[in-house]
Amino acid sequence: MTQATVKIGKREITTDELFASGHRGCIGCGEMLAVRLTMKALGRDVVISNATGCIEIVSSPLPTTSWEVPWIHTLFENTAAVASGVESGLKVMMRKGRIPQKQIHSIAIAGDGATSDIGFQALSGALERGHDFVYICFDNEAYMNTGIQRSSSTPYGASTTTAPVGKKSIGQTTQKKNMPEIAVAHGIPYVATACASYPFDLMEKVKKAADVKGPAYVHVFSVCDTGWRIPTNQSVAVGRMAVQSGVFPLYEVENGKYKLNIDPTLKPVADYLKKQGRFRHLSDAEIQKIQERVTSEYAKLKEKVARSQAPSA
Ligand SMILES: Cc1ncc(C[n+]2csc(CCOP(=O)(O)OP(=O)(O)O)c2C)c(N)n1
Repeated sequence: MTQATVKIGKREITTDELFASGHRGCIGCGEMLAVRLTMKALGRDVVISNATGCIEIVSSPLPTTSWEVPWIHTLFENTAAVASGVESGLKVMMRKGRIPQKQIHSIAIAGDGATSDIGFQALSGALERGHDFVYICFDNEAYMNTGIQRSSSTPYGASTTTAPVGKKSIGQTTQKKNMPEIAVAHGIPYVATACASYPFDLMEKVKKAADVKGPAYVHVFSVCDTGWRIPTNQSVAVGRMAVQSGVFPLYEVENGKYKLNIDPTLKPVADYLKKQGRFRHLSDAEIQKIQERVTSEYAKLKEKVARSQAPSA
């Protein structure tokens, strides 16, 4: 089948839409844009294992589906286990000649709650076992589909329905769990962060993750207009601000070596926070605290990048 492409600058991108329109994602959802780009990067030779969460709910209201590729709905708990089984099963079926030999990627897709909370154990196991699969976490920083409940990926100071702001609370009181670093700690060949506000960077990383032999983990920052309390036309801009302020750096780790893909002169975190209703209540002192943490975390990341570039002793 010949594939139509469109040229954007120097890049060529497929016009194939494997995540079809007509789904029930919120207006302006950053996550749906990220999924659409992800599917463009992956192509048709995939089996998607998709955890419960926004993506699954909005894309599969019976009797319709937005998925133009084989797709399995999984539970929170077992997404990485199902993707492991798919990978192993395909391998066996090809060995036994039941299906033709060709590369078919096993892809797990899940939200931040499914990844960093409930499905964490299965994910860690699958990474440790070394399955040749890609795990993509679409991180909208809360359990959004069931009503904006906090997850371990919700950042400090955000107001959610289960970490609400009030007289005695500033909202979420814990720091965002660093899932990309946890993935790196498993010693897998490829880990990357991405955001739909940088579409080509995202697509290149997803493609690289699929081509890598062994487990790959991609953590996609997915702006949620509804949960973050921003206007519906702002998700791309807010994603950019997260990257430009250092709140969500875009980097990749190939065989333990860190590389920053965008290294901006950092903008104030306050600009990013003030765009969003979920941070509306924060005092200047709290914003300063968040700024200090972002600055120090970014410095740590840059140190790792510098160490990766230094000639090994
Ligand atoms: C074991 C279990 N607990 C709770 C639920 C209810 N539930 C369905 S989706 C969801 C939130 C998912 O959050 P996340 O993984 O971050 O994805 P998002 O909806 O934000 O995309 C919850 C709590 C469930 N399906 N299974």
